[in-house]
Amino acid sequence: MTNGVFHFIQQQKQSGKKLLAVLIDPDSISDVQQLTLICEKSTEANVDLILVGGSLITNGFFDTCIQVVKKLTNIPVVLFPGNIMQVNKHADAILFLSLISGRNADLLIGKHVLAAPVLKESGIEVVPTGYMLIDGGNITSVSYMSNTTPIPADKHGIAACTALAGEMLGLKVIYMDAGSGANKPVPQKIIHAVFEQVNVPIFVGGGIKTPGAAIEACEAGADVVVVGNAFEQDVTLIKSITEAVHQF
Ligand code: 1GP
Repeated sequence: MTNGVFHFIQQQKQSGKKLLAVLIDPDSISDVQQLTLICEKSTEANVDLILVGGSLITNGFFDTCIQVVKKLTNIPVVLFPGNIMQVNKHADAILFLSLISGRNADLLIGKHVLAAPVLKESGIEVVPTGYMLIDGGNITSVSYMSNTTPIPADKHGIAACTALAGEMLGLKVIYMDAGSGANKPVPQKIIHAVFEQVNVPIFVGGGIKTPGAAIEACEAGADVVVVGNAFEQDVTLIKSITEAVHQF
C-alpha cells in the first residue's frame, strides 16, 4: 500500500465505496489454525482491512498474530490497540485512538504521550482516530476497562457534536463502537447524525453479526464496517458480510 492506509480509506470514501474490516482479537483467536482460516477466508472475500487488538492480551500471542497475518495475506494490517503495549512495527498502521466519548484524561492524551516516541521509532503510519463508545445495551469490556460511560444510543446530538469536535481537533477518522460483543449494534439514526456533521471517514463496529446489519450501518453513513466476534463464531460470514458491504 504505497500511499498508506488512511489515503486508501479516504479515496474509497470519495468514490462512494464501503470497506469491510475484520477485527482479530489475539486474546480470543489464539490458535494459528483458526487464524490461518480467518486469513484465507478474508483473502478469498477481498476484505479491505484487518484490525488487530483487544482489551486485554493475556496469552503473549500479539506479535505472533501480526506476523502470521502479514505472512498469510496482503490485506493491510491496522492496529486497534486496547492499551499502550499493543504497538508493533510489523503492522501497516495504527488507529491512534483518543476516547473522545469519555472524560478519562489518560485515554484522551495521557497514554498517547507515552506511545508517541515508540510509534515514531516504529515508523508505522499513525491514523489519529476519535473513538466514540456508543451504548450497545450491555456493559462491554471497553466501557469497563476505560472507566468511561458510553454515549446513550438515542443521544444523537451528543454523538454528532462529539464527532464534530473531534474533527475540528484534527482527528482524521471517527470510530463509533458499541463494543465487542455488544447486544445491539450502533443504531442507524446515531450513525446518520454523525455522518451529517463530519467529513472524515466513519468506522462502525460492535455487535454486527449479519449482512443486513452491515448494510444498515453503510446506509446510515458508515465508511468502514468492523466485525470481530461474528467471524470468530462462523468464518463463512466473512464472505457474505463482505459482499454485502461491497455492493455499495
Ligand atoms: C469491537 O468494533 C469491534 O471494538 C467489533 O465488535 O466483535 O462485536 O464484532 P464485534
